[in-house]
Amino acid sequence: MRLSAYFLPTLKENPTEAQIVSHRLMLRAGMIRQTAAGIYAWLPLGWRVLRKVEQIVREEQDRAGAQELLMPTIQAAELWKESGRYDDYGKEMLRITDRHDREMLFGPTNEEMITAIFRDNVKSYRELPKILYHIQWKFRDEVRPRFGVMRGREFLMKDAYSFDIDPAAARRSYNRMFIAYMKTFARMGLKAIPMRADTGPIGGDLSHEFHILAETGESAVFVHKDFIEGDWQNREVDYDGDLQPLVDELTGKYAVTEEKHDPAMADKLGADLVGARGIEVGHIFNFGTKYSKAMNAVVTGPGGEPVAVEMGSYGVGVSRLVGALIEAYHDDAGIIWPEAVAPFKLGLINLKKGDAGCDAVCETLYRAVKDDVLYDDRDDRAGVKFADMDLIGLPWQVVVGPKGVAKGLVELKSRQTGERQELSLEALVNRFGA
Ligand code: 5CA
Repeated sequence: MRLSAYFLPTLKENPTEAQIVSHRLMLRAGMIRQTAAGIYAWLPLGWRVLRKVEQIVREEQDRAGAQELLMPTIQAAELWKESGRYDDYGKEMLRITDRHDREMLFGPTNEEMITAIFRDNVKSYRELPKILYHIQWKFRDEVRPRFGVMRGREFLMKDAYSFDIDPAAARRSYNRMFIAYMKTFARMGLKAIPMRADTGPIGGDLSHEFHILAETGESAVFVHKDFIEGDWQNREVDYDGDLQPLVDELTGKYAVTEEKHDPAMADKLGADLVGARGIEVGHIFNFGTKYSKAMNAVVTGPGGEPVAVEMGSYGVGVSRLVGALIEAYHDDAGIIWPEAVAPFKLGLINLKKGDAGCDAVCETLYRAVKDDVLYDDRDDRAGVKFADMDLIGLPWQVVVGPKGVAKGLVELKSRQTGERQELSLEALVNRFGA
């Protein structure tokens, strides 16, 4: 992409409405614009990151055996009356009336809809297990939307739903999602800590939240210090094997959200207990037959008897993750994208547009790298170009100036470490070429 043609409205000043660094930087880097309280348009640069994050989530869901579908954003109120949640959900639910005076709503989550789809189409235990998911916009009329995409009213969520014949099988589905979450966040360069959590309006008693520790996090959390010091790499996992030992290992130490905190643990763990703040990027639930009983999602069991299916649901805050990533990866100059989610891998700065040598080198590199390069071909001062490039945080910057070109060299800078090295054009093409 050529910056001269790209829609990238960066801001020099800090927007006053933004209280936390990720919100500030997303506005300044031209990634999002607010269109109404807690509702954002994703501009081209932000949209690229959102899609990268979404794709990692999707790949890890698929790998864990979940199947993607797409349910609508607008739902009929009847479904929610069946489960009893139409009244329970209260003011957070955006209620809509259509032209025939039918009660509709903008979905805050999809347990009811997926349960109805399942019950109408699956009749036998032989078709189980099933894990179905979609990545779709949700609406929750939050009392206090804030911090940009972190707590929006409209936000993108991945929500998966599992259906099993008995509690042991449901636990296996839960474990699959648990591990898929660890892998998903690790691939993005994030250290997510699984914590025992409350279930709120979703229900059930087995539940974990996945938190990224950050001072700006909205949740108070209590974790064993080993979690903070330890490291989870993106390990190879056999999803058909027994995942329980690995889940046990990852939940073996104390880590809870405030609601689940036992004050007695402070004495027990002493200095090993750390009170911190976390950003909840995922939340998984096993709620047994809460919805299947209420909505009659019943299959015939091995002996021909009717069995209400065991269910769980599994959410990832896809749009929130973009904010969480910036909270984890930034400095005073701007964002520092991990490569896996960067909008472009390479930023190309032409220091002397119009200079035949610089233009030629830039064009060669631009064509070689193709979709993964943002080429600053604007007629601007070098200082402006450097500042914008640091602000938008592409992992690699290539600086092409007349002095280097005369020696057949260009400069490569790592956004993360600030390290610079001089390389030949050929070496760069080999390294970054598509
Ligand atoms: N049905 C279940 C699981 S699919 C559910 O809705 N869970 S949830 O309420 O915990 O939401 C799942 C994830 O969505 C959360 O972990 C969080 O990362 C994200 N999320 C929730 N509310 C918001 C919001 N207002 N803005 C941005 N992300 C949100």
